[in-house]
Amino acid sequence: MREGKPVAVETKHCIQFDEIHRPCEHVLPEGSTPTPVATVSQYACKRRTTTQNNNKIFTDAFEVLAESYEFNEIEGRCLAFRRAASVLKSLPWAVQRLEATQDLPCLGGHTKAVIQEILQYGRSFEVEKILSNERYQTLKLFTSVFGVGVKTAEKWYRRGLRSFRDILAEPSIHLTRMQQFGFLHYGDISRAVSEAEARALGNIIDEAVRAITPDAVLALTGGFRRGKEFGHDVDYLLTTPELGKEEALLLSVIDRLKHQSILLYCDYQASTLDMDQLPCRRFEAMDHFAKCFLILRLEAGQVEGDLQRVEGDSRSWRAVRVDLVSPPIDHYAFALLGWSGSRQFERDLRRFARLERKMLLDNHALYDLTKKEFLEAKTEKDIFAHLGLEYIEPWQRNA
Ligand code: DCT
Ligand code: MG
Repeated sequence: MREGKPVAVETKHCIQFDEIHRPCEHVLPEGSTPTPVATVSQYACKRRTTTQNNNKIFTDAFEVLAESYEFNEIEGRCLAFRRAASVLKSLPWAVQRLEATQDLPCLGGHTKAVIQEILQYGRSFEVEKILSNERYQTLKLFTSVFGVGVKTAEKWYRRGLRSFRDILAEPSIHLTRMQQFGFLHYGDISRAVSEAEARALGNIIDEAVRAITPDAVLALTGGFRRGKEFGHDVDYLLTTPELGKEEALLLSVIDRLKHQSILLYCDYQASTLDMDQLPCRRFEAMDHFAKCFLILRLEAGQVEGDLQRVEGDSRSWRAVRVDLVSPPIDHYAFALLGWSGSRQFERDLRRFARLERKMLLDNHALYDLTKKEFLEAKTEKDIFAHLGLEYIEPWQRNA
């Protein structure tokens, strides 16, 4: 999905507060403290957002609306609702009156109308209408399958297909290998992965990596690095201190998992890194590092506590989605920052870099358009420093 233009008028007002840290200018009654609202930035990378969401009732509604716009390919509105949700997630307080949102950035007329409806009735009728819409329900169901994107889901919907049974019974549909395994393990991989399961997988991958290259670098990224308790997959970065050996390491790790009989599915993508084609302006474009999208078999005995399972499931294992990404060590900091997410945080880092600093940032590099040069970074802190941003810890990036 492409970036929407930052058009909301109220955001301009907030950049000022943001950039020069001007205190709230309203005349306040004696003894009262200035409202913290004026300091909320329009950029997620200038906010600290933990996993504690005080406005879930609103952000859940915004997510449905954003998704519905995404299904209808209305990118601007989709992004507007994602931005609004992200702003509300960052607030240390719950919105209880519409007036409290007055000075917040990224909230337009439509988002405010939804907030007002929820405040008044405890629910949004617009959201309820979407949730009961057949097209929305079907696209939501189809896109929940590993390997099925909005375009495929839409194609199947237009052909009159409404259920998994319809798809699997349709002889003219040729599923990709990824989709075949997506259906095969649907029950498992559509269920959340717990922190304990992520830790157990970390041990398995760590052991595999150490056995091959003892001084390899392995880092947990994605939602679990941000302190989430549950995720849809587990994301890792692995690399070697020696430049150029990282791709071989990844292949050896895959091989080892295969020999341990825990590799249920592997989609390996070789590196296509070419510095001449960087940096890339499109956020959603996949980066060029060697990577693999896996489904691994996790045994109950390896997990502290128990596996996440449905009642009546007597198996001693479950399937879990794992992503392994292998950047060369000189791109490690950018890859770590990019793969740590959240998606909204990353989107706004790039937008901030471009609009406020005339720099291009992606998962590979940071390019200064004024100086016409790439800026080196060994750590995430180096990247924040280049951008003139206060460092935001991973657990504060749940935008
Ligand atoms: N990412 C990326 N390029 C992609 C896909 C993802 O840079 N093509 C980044 C953005 C977030 C991060 O990698 C991890 O992606 P997900 O696993 O989809 O997100 P998550 O935050 O880990 O969420 P979940 O808990 O649902 O896995
Ligand atoms: Mg993830």
